[in-house]
Amino acid sequence: MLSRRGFIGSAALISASAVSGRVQAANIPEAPFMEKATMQPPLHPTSGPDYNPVVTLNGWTLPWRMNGDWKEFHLVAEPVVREFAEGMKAFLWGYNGQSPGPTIECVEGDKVRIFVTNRLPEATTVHWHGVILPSGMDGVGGLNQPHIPVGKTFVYEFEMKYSGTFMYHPHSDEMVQMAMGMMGMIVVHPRDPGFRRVDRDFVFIMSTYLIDPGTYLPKVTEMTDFNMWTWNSRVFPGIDPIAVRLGDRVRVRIGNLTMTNHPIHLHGHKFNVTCTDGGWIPETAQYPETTTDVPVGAVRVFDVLADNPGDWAFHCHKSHHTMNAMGHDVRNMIGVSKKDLAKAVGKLAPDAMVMGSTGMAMGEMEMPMPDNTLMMMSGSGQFGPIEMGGMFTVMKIREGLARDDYKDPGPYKFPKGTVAYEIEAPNKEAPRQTGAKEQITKGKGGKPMDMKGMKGMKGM
Ligand SMILES: [Cu+2]
Repeated sequence: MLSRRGFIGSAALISASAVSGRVQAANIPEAPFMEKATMQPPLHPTSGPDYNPVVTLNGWTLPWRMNGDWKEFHLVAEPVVREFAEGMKAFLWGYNGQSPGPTIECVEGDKVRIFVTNRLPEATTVHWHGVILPSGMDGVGGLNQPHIPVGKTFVYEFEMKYSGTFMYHPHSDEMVQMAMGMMGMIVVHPRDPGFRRVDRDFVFIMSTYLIDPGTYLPKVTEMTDFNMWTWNSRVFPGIDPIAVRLGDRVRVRIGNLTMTNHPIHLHGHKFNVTCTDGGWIPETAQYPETTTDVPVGAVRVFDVLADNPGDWAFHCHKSHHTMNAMGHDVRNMIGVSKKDLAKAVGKLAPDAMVMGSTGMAMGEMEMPMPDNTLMMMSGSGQFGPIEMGGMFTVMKIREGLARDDYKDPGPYKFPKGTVAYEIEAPNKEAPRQTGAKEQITKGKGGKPMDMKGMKGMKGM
């Protein structure tokens, strides 16, 4: 972690001067900056109530200082370069060197003072989504406060009355600033360290971008047809795996500031949604799920007992959201004879390549790509290509990880005899439906059904 004016510790105590009344310029805490898009270790509390700190996927927690009984943070809104995955960078706007901004972490009852410095080329504000606070601190430019002019610093002061999971983002030229990546998460721990305590606590925010292949800048007026579906402005295989010790109680906190909902699915387990940006859900109102839909402008938090060792896919269930940079205006070529089509296309465009006549899996196919462009499907596992992108990662549940060990534990060592396997089997029967064979061999139906292939189907 870097500071442009030197490093400050995570909770360095300074003298308790200037704790009442308005703060003076000399008392602005230095702003820490992050250069890397890799997961930083959790910041354990060094004063105040104990809590289990969160870990931000491909991110970090904003260091703070105590000033009397105020917890002071310094956010700097500025242009950043964010790597989405190896091979692609985006020109975004964010906070303190990255997009999304760092996670702001504190404790129920904390008095927080958040300095916001504007180094963008236009005015901004920060709205604290879900936090119950006085109206003048709510951050809607023009409504609750003047917009923060370029080069100026504003101060927000309020009490974190309730524990929970919240978000922050601008409320000033909002469409542009959110489309450029300005957002972050807020985690407020309960004052009682025993309240719904978990062993591992992860957090990330979802954002989307339209960045044409070969370019760096998002198109900020796009409403629906995005091509970069990100968790913390990262796409698979650039998203950190979630390393978990077998038997841990795990919490995952997910914010959504995209323009659509995301049904988030975890394999191998069932979980309960325990918290939203409105607060904790009573235990009597929880129910088991394996997928939870995270609506736009909302937070969903689930708790899961990691009792099933292995490598478990964890992803958005909209299949277009687990792709990178895909074109959506492509015809379905499944069943079309490649040879005939290549001949016809070749007359019109001699360099064209015919693809997709048996599906679109491309894991083992290399194609020339424009600069700064990712494969549509990517990543590989111990058995071959994973053929995913976008909002996808892996929860890796292993025995005996150390308490603060969040490193990628590598591929799962499957116990002998526990992996799906191939057997010798004759595969001579014709497809069982009229036209199905023709769909595969000729790309069109219409021939009468061949009854010879129907043997062995009595009783169905
Ligand atoms: Cu999605």
